[in-house]
Amino acid sequence: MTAVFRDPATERAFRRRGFVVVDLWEPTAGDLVAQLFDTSDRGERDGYFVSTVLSDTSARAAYDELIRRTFASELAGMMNGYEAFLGALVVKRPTGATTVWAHQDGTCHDESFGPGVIAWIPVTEVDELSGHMRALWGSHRFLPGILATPPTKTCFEDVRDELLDREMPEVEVRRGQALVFNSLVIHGSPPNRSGANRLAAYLRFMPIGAPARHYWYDQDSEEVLGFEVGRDFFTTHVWGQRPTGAPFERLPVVEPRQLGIADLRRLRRRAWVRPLSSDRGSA
Ligand SMILES: O=C(O)CCC(=O)C(=O)O
Repeated sequence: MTAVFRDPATERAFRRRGFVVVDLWEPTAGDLVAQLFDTSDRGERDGYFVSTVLSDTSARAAYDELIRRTFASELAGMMNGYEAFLGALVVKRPTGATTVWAHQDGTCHDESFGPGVIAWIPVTEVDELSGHMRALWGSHRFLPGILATPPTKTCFEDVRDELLDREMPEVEVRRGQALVFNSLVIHGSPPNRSGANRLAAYLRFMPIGAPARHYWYDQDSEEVLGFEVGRDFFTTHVWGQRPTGAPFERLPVVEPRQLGIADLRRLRRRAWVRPLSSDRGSA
């Protein structure tokens, strides 16, 4: 598989850990995104949400356009043949349910062309109180697969609280920096206790030329249906709804055997991922 990053050291870190932290902009680079939120927020959702779920399609489109315009070219410039296809705002209000449980992000393309790449970019300051991102570094190497939307039951469901609290170290990302991660890395974050909104930009990339796909979980038939979609699907689709047209693929959903923390540690050791405590750094 060709390298995702042009710089060999960044590529090595990305392959091994599944993430890098890159320093690309002034800390104020995301201020227009925060302003857009302040002026357009209608309080439609409480707690944690991503702008892709908003019913106001013009607000979704405005976040997509502004976030791509602000951050995409510097990030794409670091990569080999990747393009941004979705910009969204991640909101954690100071109220409501704001824990983001350990999860992997949905599959959006044929990954034989290369992994899904996500940039998570703090727009407001992120700290202990507002909730640093946490991740199970290296998990892209031992928990591969197609990730459906809405998600099917994972093999780490029974330990997801313990996983987030005890096994997933914080990664500190400042304004002006981006956490760039493989979409298969298990990530999440603790609740926002800061008393203020915690905002981050979310920008997804796929290899130029890779067929875009959406895997929809049909809970009635217990199947995951794969659809070939256009690049603009992700900015317009009502998440959770069945896409139009016929699926190109039907995958039966099999109840996964639940893994414990010891199993996950064993898998990590087998994948030759170093102990997490020794590895918190940036690219
Ligand atoms: O902002 C966060 O803490 C988590 C965001 C996230 O996990 C996601 O958008 O997939």
